[in-house]
Amino acid sequence: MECPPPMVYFDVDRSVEDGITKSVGWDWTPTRQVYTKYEDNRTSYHKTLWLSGEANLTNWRPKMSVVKYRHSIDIDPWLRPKVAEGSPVCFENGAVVGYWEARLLTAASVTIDISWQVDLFDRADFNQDGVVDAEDLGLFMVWFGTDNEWYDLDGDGEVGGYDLGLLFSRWT
Ligand SMILES: [Ca+2]
Ligand SMILES: [Ca+2]
Repeated sequence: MECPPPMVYFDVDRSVEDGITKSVGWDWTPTRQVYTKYEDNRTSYHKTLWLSGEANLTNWRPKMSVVKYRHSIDIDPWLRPKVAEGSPVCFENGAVVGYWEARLLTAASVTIDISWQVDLFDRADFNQDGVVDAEDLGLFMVWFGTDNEWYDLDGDGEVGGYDLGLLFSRWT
């Protein structure tokens, strides 16, 4: 799934306590108002990254309009999330991105649950079964010489020898 494009700058206040990051964000413009409050484990994750909280969206346009909210969390460049069908998140440029929107009447407001959770896997664990082994090598060889991004570990646009070296460096 393609991630929706970045949005306007958003003020967020963050604090970290016992490995849990607490965020409060707000954005007031003449056309909309967004207020968010959530917690996540971005500083302490191991195999699972989660976020729990809610967003309040208000439409200040003089007609029915869609109000959008997006956030992103950068993760270890060696990891990649497993994104389930129907999940509100996607993965782009090393970041887990969450995206929501609501169609609202003028001055209408809604509070939505923005919680999600994803399991994280080594990028060389192509079949995402928890280990980097011969099965992943087999998959890799199928795509050798192509431009399949999933197997292009160094991101140079081609599945090649450097990627094979990286795959072995991540062998479980
Ligand atoms: Ca594997
Ligand atoms: Ca490559």
